[in-house]
Amino acid sequence: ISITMAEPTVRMLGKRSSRAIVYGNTATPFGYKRESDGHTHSWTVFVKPYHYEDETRWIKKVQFKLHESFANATRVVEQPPFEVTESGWGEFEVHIRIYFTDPNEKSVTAYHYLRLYQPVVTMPDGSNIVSFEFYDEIVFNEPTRLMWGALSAPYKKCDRARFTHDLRGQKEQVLEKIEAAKGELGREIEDLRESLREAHRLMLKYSDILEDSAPGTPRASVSRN
Ligand code: V91
Repeated sequence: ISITMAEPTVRMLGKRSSRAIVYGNTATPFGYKRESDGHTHSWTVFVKPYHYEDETRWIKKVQFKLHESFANATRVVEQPPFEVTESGWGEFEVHIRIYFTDPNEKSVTAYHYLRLYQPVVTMPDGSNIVSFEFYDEIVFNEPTRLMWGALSAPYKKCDRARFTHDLRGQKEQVLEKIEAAKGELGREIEDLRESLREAHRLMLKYSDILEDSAPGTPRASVSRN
């Protein structure tokens, strides 16, 4: 009888590492409605690293959960490319669950609403396809020693032409929106401050009126700064 002691999971305390990913779908219309099943589009849902890298160092497998009306709705892809190509007639939410090479790291799930009609993008070869993709980052807080090793492998810079969307441009747009929202909030806060000051002036006014009409009557104190 051989007894194997389970090795305790060693975590890298105080360490953090992250990986950039892109997930989404592409779709192309058949151009007609297929008689046999009513399908109108073929599509591919995917997750891939944003940078050029061997993602198998840290991604073990990806589970794509399609609408339950699909045959074998749960599809597991064990090797890159982590994608599922199917056909259908409508849009629905796909659950993309990423499992890591160290099973002690909890899997993460991205929810992607599969799009068949919009947005249409023009590919370098001039063809038009529907493509809907998102940039995201997976953050590993205090990863296991195994995971830390896998994540410390270098990766090359991204060739943005790999993606149909200008993800960097999107980032700029999001930052601009955040700045605009900050300004707007600042103005709203200033408005509220002014309302408070006005309410305070009223309080002082009525406090004085009360003092004049009923001198010496105890009242809640009103600060006069
Ligand atoms: C939608 C299932 C091909 C409804 C309104 C879809 C599944 C779920 C969908 C699909 C919603 C599979 C089938 C019979 C034949 C807006 N397929 N949900 N083939 N979006 O495309 O479309 S679409 S079931």
